Amino acid sequence: MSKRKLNRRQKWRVEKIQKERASRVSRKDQEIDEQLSAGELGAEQEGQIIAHYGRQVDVEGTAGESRGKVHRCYMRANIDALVTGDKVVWRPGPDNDGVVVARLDRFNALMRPDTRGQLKPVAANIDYIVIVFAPEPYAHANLIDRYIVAAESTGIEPVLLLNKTDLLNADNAPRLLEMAERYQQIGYKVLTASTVEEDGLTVLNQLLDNKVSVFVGQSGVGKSSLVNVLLPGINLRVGELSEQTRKGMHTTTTAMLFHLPDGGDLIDSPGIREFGLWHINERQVAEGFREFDGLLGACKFRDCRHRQEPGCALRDALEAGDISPERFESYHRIIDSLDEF
Ligand SMILES: Nc1nc2c(ncn2[C@@H]2O[C@H](COP(=O)(O)OP(=O)(O)OP(=O)(O)O)[C@@H](O)[C@H]2O)c(=O)[nH]1
Ligand SMILES: [Mg+2]
Ligand SMILES: [Zn+2]
Repeated sequence: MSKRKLNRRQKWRVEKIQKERASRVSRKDQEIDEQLSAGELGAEQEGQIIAHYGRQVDVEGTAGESRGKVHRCYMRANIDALVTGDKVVWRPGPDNDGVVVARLDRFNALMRPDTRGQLKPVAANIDYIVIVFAPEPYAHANLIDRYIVAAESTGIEPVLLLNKTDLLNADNAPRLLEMAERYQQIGYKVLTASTVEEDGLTVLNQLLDNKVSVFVGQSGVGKSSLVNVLLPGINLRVGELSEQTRKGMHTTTTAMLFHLPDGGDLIDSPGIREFGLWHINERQVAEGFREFDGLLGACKFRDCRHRQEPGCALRDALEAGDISPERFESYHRIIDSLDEF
């Protein structure tokens, strides 16, 4: 009996919290409307989201008097998910605050499902998705492949960056260098760096120059550390790996955009545990594997799933050594995981 009661009580609490949240949102919208009608807000202008905190965003003016100045802005509930990198129309408020009134078109966005399976943008208007990996935390090739598939499906160029090269040793180097080479062979740019030894930074800077890049990857691979060495003075929070698991502790909690001194932007993003690709279909996954190009559609059976079917062009390429076993296995792991939801 007590169990049922508890459940009802819990349900009531959840509903109460949701109601309170909804009324807070509509109260905020009302306040915004009042400010608008009272003429308390300045003229509409363009800006860019440089950070995102729940119902508030930091907007940097991109033109006129507000250019380069940051305002903490509210957004109306009816504007769909704004994300770091978005260009917006906003109106400045009386004390360094403001209101976002519209989102301008994105030319692309990196999307991923959140823990509840809802599709959320990570960052928008990007040139490079820089997938950072390192000797520790342990680098999972399948996670890298998931990022690559997500990047390819949005037409954003993925670049791989092996960080913490100072930690390479006889045990981990063979595997990691082989991984790096594998991606290079398929045609991806692969860079190396060490923030401790300040190694590889010149080449990295050349890549980032005048481009908008987002650093992604597991927690603890050194994304924020990279921003700190590339942009002295930013001083982002950096977190040690857990003593027991040698995994990152999820130090960065929100994507933030920074300007490079000679042009271009850098977006630091929170590390992730896993990358679900439920929003992507089987065909798109296959298209996200660059080395399958020209082979898709060449199998004997039109609905070939590239497993045991005779006349499979992908399996032939695998046997000929044109597709690596690791990538082929990774492809099937992603396909199998699509059915899990
Ligand atoms: N040895 C070594 N350690 C590094 C290097 N770069 C970063 N680290 C360390 O790795 C740990 C994690 O660095 P962060 O920059 O916080 O990693 P992150 O990717 O931003 O992690 P999240 O914000 O949790 O996603 C810190 O203890 C850093 O000092 C490197 O090049 N070599
Ligand atoms: Mg970080
Ligand atoms: Zn096939």
